[in-house]
Order: sequence, then C-alpha cells, then structure tokens
Amino acid sequence: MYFADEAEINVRAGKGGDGSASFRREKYVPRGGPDGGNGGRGGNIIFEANRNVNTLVNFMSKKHYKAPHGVQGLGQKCFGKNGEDLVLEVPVGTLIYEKKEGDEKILIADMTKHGEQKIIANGGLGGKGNANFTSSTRQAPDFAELGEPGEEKELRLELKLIADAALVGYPSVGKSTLIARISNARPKIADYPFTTLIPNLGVVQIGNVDFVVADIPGLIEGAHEGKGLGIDFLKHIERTKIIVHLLDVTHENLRQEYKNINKELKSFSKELAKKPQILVVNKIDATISEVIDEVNKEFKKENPLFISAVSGEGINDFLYRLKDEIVALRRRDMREHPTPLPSKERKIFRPHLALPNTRQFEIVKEGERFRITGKRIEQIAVMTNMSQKGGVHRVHDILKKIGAQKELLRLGIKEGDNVLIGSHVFEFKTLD
Ligand SMILES: Nc1nc2c(ncn2[C@@H]2O[C@H](COP(=O)(O)OP(=O)(O)OP(=O)(O)O)[C@@H](O)[C@H]2O)c(=O)[nH]1
Ligand SMILES: [Mg+2]
Repeated sequence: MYFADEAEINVRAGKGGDGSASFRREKYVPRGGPDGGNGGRGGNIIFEANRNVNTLVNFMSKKHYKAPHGVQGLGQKCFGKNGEDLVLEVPVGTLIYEKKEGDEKILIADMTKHGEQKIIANGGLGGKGNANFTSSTRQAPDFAELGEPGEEKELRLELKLIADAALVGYPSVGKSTLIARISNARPKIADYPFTTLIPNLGVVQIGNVDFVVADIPGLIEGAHEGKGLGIDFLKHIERTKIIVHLLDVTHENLRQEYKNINKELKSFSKELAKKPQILVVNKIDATISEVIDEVNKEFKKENPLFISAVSGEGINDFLYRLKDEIVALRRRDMREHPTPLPSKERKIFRPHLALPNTRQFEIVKEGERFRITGKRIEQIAVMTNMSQKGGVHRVHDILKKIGAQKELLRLGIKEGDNVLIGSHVFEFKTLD
C-alpha cells in the first residue's frame, strides 16, 4: 500500500509538426509557386476531475506523460494532423502545482468539479509552410517554420482526502492499530487512552477499488459536554459515507458502550447518527470463544464482525464487507445526484489561443551580446530553421518591424554583433 494522496510527475505536451518548404510541380514550369503546408499542433496535456477516481495511486507507478506530436506539413498545401490531447483523470479535490527551482511550487489548478478539464501543458504550434510567406517582396520563399516544442512541466499533485469511512469507538479499542493494518497510515499506537489527538487518514486498496479511512480520537460518555477530547473533531467525518463502530471484546458492558457512542454521535449531528454503521468487535485474540459467542448473540441484530487488529484474524472479511458497502453507497450517491458524464463523449470548449503580442519585448546587454526577451519573439526564434537563409532573414525583418532594430542601434549594437533570442544566436544586420 502506498501514500496515494500525493504524487510527483513529469508531463510533456507534443511538439508542433514542422511546416513544409515545397514548390508546385507543373509540366513545362520549372518551378511553380510555393505550396508547403503547415504542420499540425502538438497534443495538449489536459487534466480532468473524475469522481470515479478516488486516489492518486496511478501516478505512483507511472511518472512520465507525453502527448503525441503534430504531424509535419507536406507539399500541395497538405496540412499535418494535430497531435491528440492526452487526458489524465484525477480525483475531484486534486491540487496541481508546478514545481520550480528549489522547493518552490506554484498552484496552477484546483480540480473541484466532476468533469472539469484544464490544459496544464500546451502543445507546440505547428510550423507554417512556405505557402504562408509569400509577399510583394518575397515571391518564392524557400523556408518554412519548425514546429514549436511542447511545454514540459514538473508537477506535484496533492489530494485533499475526504474519508469514505470513519473508525469510531472508545479510547484504546484499537482504532489506530486497525487503520495501520489496513492502510498506509502510520499513527501512534499505545495502551493509554487518548493516544490519537487528531484524525489520521489512510488509503485502502482492495482489488481495483480504493477508499479512504479516517482514524479519529476516542470518544467517551459526555464527550459532547467536553469530556475527554470532546467531539469537535467529529466535523472531520461529517462527509464520510459510513461509520465503522469499533468495540473491544475484553470490555465488560459492551451494549452500554455501544449506546453511549451512538448518543455522542447524535448529539453532534442527526446526520452523523443516521449514517450506516458496521459493527466490528476487536481483540478476539485476547479472549475465549465463549465470550465471542455471547457477544455475537447479544448484538445479533447489528450483525457484528469479529477481528483482531493485532493477529489479522477476520480482517479480510471485514475489508471486503467495508468495500462492498462503500461501493454500494457510492452508486447510490451517483443515482441520487447525477452529474454529467466526464469527457470523452462530450465536446470540450477550447478557447482559441491568441498569439502573444510581438511588440512586447525587452532588450538587455549581456557583455558583448544583446538578449531580446518576449513571448512571441522567442516563439518565432525557436520555430526558425537556422539552416534556411530565408527563415533567418524573416527574423531580421520582424525585428525591424517591431522596432527592436532601432532599439538595438540605440544601445550601440554593430553589424555582426550577436543577438540572443531564447537559445538561438543571430548575427545582427541592419535592414533598410
Ligand atoms: N490483544 C490485542 N490488542 C490490541 C488489538 N488492537 C489494539 N490492541 C492494543 O490496544 C491498545 C490501544 O490501541 P490503539 O490502536 O492505540 O487504540 P485507539 O483506539 O486508537 O486509542 P485512542 O487513540 O486512544 O482512542 C494498544 O496497546 C494496542 O496494541 C488487538 O486486536 N488485540
Ligand atoms: Mg488511536
């Protein structure tokens, strides 16, 4: 069993397909017009909240997720296909953080609604084919854009767990021992009352079902008046589906204890008292079979289960019963509060991504070199095929158009000096 309430993964959106640089071939025409098509967009990495997913356990084993690349464009203005989006399903209540240098993390999404989708890493733009670059001064462009790389992110996923079941009972009946046996929780266990001071959560996995169990501090008679640790912590279990009521078989008056606990639950809230319960009698390793038979008879109506959290006896039957009840209650909740099915069949609204403004840029001098930063200009640079003269020329053209050439000259740049944009280096030249 794992810690399934947090996970760290790496996601990479698809690269855009390269544009094509091609010319029409016609009989008797040595070289027709440019007809290179655009590359397709890279697939996005999308997260979707799904209430049928309960933990992050799937992200423990698989750490790297990649969306497919866009396909390259071809001649005859053939466009490449877009890469398909990769949709990752997470439980409702998942927080998605992007990890930055050191221990820093930035919250980028809070998945609160069933069916909700967020693009977490954008696929790269498809490169434009040479058919796009004709102009009055450029009649036979022999260059095309490369596809933009997809975004890559290191993510940390955290799930605010909501318990499906809560372990309730007198102090020292073995609630913490039980949760430690069946889940990933490792609470403190000791033979004195009120060992547990705050609720502990643990994830249980049975076959392909997982659910969350809460171990809460012991209750005693008069807790609602503040005796023992009081009942304030019961607010943590208000949203659980089922209560596991734990008794200690070595105690004397079990019927009375059973009633007392239920009374305390009721004085906290009627809702809590009405929740379904499974009665579990613990510590059967510490008694004789006659006593067990007697307790069984006494609680016939409540249909109790007998276990030993220490020896493990009866634990399997208990877990399967608990799992079956939780599955049935989840189904009931779904029938009573139907919400739309997530994704696949549904069309998803994808806002058209506007290109960033080319005129937003900054220039700083780095020693002898000049660095230009700006979202769009960096995008153009990374999509430029540096081995194609025409493509490099286009970048100079754009630098002139957006006023960067003027600004560089003002900063004292000379012909041949290096201009850095992203990871590309251009040799400066003035265009008239
Ligand atoms: N013999 C026996 N002892 C058990 C069993 N389960 C728990 N114990 C012992 O009972 C004592 C109390 O166990 P805990 O798990 O701390 O009890 P708890 O219900 O969490 O107690 P609080 O946190 O104080 O409410 C410990 O000494 C355990 O070792 C069992 O099945 N058999
Ligand atoms: Mg405890």
